[in-house]
Amino acid sequence: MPDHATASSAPAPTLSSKLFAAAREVIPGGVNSPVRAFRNVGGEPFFARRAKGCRVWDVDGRDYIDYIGTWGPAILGHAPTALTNALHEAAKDGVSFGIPNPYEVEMARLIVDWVPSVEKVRMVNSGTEATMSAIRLARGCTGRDKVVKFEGCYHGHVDGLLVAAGSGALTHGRPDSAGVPASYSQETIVLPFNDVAALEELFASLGGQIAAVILEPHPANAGLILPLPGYLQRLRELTRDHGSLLIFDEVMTGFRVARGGVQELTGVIPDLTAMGKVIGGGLPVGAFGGRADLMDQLAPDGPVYQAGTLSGNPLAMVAGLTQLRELERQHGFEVLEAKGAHFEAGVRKLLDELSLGYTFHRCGSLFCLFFTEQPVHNLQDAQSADTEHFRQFFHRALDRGVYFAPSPYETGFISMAHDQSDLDRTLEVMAEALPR
Ligand code: KE4
Repeated sequence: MPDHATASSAPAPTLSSKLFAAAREVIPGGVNSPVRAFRNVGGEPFFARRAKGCRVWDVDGRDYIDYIGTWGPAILGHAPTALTNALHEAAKDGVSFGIPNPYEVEMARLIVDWVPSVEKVRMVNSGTEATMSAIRLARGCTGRDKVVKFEGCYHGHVDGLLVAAGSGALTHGRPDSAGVPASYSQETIVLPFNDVAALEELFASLGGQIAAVILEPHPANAGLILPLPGYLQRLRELTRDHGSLLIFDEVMTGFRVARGGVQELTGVIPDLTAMGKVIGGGLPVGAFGGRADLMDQLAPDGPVYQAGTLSGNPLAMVAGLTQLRELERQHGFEVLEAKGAHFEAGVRKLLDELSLGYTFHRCGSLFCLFFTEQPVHNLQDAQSADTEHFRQFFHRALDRGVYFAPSPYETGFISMAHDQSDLDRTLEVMAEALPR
């Protein structure tokens, strides 16, 4: 076993543990986002010192092959030279203007060009802002209040959508957050994913009251769940038939599973799309876009208000533009598919050798190993996974220098910087870390 003692196994107090103790005195839970706290796997988080390529180094000098990639943005790998150089140059001309700048136009044109549903787009600063704004726009355009979401889908910490939410809400067993008034969440209808009958029953009874349906078209916050054949198509038909808007939350899948996200892969075109992560290159960026007739209802032209001090920030635009252009120049989507396929073949071979019938899902460079032998088509299936086996697997892998998401309800990310030796090393570690 390589010398990769980590925060989860090192006996002496490490610098990470000292930092975590200090952090807990002044930051709630010691973290600025709950999923980072290792609550679902036990132990304490390590603190990052730096990251480059597919690796992160903690403050105690240990390094890990990283499958989180700052939760998706680092699709080229960490600190790609082209991106850091472009940021360095752009910063000399100013960090923020609060005035329209040319980079915003370039970014908007690129998104309109890449994403099938997007005729106009508005930049924001997080995925949460993107989904929150898309919901408000849908309600403003339809004059209706009810919104449909799906169990396990996570759309950021928007009040009305923190109902049966995934990701950190699920990790911490609080899919319905305190602090959200019943009057907010009562306009939110929650259905199980992949259940056409439930969809048809709902629209038959309430179709005329539904402003929008929002979903992750490939839910990736309850592990990675894939739509059954025809499901997205049927959802598109029902929303269109009842005058409800279809919103794809592609914050995770956009610019990752394909140039145009899931909507390009499936040909199912939503009315609005929420985006984020990859388009910021690691800087705080979100976006929402869609049909021009809808987007034109936004202030200053229309009655739906939405705003942001740092929206379209020039450095964030430069980082995102550089990353996306590099991704295209390197034929990233084809390369990531090949990396993902290589990794998947290795995982399936490993599971066979260990006689583990675990369910493994992958779409391009997104993957998830569910510690359950049953098929996974919705949140309930995902929750049948053995969380204790996952916890042991997580720490054994971490101790051997591989960092997977510290929760069974997250998805793994392969980047352009994960080369075959990194993937093969990961498979070796998984062979030692999986339960016997
Ligand atoms: P942010 O507000 O965290 O930028 O984006 C919210 C969001 C919206 N939609 C989808 C599909 C998302 O996956 C997310 C955020 N993803 C999580 C990871 N599963 C962020 C990690 C965290 O909360 O720290």
